[in-house]
Amino acid sequence: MRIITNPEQGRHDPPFEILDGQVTPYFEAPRRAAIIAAALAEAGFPAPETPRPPNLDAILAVHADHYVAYLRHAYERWVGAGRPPEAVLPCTFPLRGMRAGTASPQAQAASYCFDLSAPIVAGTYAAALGSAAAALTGAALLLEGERAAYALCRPPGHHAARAMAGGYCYLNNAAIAAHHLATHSQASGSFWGMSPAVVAVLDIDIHHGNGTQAIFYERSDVFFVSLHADPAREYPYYLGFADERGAGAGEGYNLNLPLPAGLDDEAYLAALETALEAVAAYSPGYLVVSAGFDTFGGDPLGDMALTTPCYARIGRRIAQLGLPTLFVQEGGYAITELGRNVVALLAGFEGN
Ligand code: SP5
Ligand code: ZN
Repeated sequence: MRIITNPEQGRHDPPFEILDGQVTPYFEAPRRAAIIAAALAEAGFPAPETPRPPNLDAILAVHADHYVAYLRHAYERWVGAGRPPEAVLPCTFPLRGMRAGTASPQAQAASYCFDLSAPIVAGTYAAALGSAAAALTGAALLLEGERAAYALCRPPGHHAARAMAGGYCYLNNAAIAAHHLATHSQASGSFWGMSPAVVAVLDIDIHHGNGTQAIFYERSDVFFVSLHADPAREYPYYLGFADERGAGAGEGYNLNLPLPAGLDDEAYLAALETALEAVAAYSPGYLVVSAGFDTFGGDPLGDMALTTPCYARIGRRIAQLGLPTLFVQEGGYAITELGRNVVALLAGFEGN
């Protein structure tokens, strides 16, 4: 298992977010990465590697140029226009008949962000770039023949779409890695008339990976399957329902498994079985796991009841697919147990 960390991650440290109407200290904080790295070291995983330089072309294959340019310049434009230096955060949204796409820093912030949990600070762009570079380095290692890699990505990515931030996410690290694998792999073939996916993305964060789904929704080379809290009750509320099966060429290549609150280990593993049987049926050449740990019982943002040993069982079951696998860090906010849960998943995968 190769481990890649994002050395720029600490530069992204927003002061607060607004959650359910309350100003809250930012849950997705730099100490998350430090805690995970310390737990991996203590468990004897190999020393973390720094990512290769960010491949902008690979990022722009997934995200719109104008969106990446926005992320890059948003903070300086905001401060330059005399806005408060704490963070870029929109407060007025272009809904129903209003003119989206006007040019002020406030209007831009609202057009590119779907919630109040993705503030942009001075170091956000550098951190997001480093995070994507970590995932891309993991993808490159798999293409070079490595069995598995873990990209300790911060900020996370799965809520970010082609031109949209939200839910602590700016660049969709897992999608960037999956697209890179899909376009650089030699894998091909066909079965039962339906073409196999080149890459499967398995999303086990408690929140639906709306950004990843949107990016691959009309594609058959990347199969997206997600286990998550039913959006009828939980964030992101507007996507992640079971009837979203893909469209056009991608019809049948998207699978959502919305789950009830309070889910325990056994019920979760039963749902995972459904997801992994689907992955196997699409016979991909690579697996990207959007690895969130907010399904943990003690998570402040989640409402499921998984225990630490369950992550080892999830890892073991994923390993049974026998695929080159890239784990990409997503959510997980139970700060004292986060490191242990990551170690459990990766050690389970490695058969320990
Ligand atoms: C990457 C990631 O995990 N992003 C999550 C962003 C979630 N933001 C909104 C969460 C709303 C939580 N509602 C409170 C539930 C308390 N049990
Ligand atoms: Zn999450």
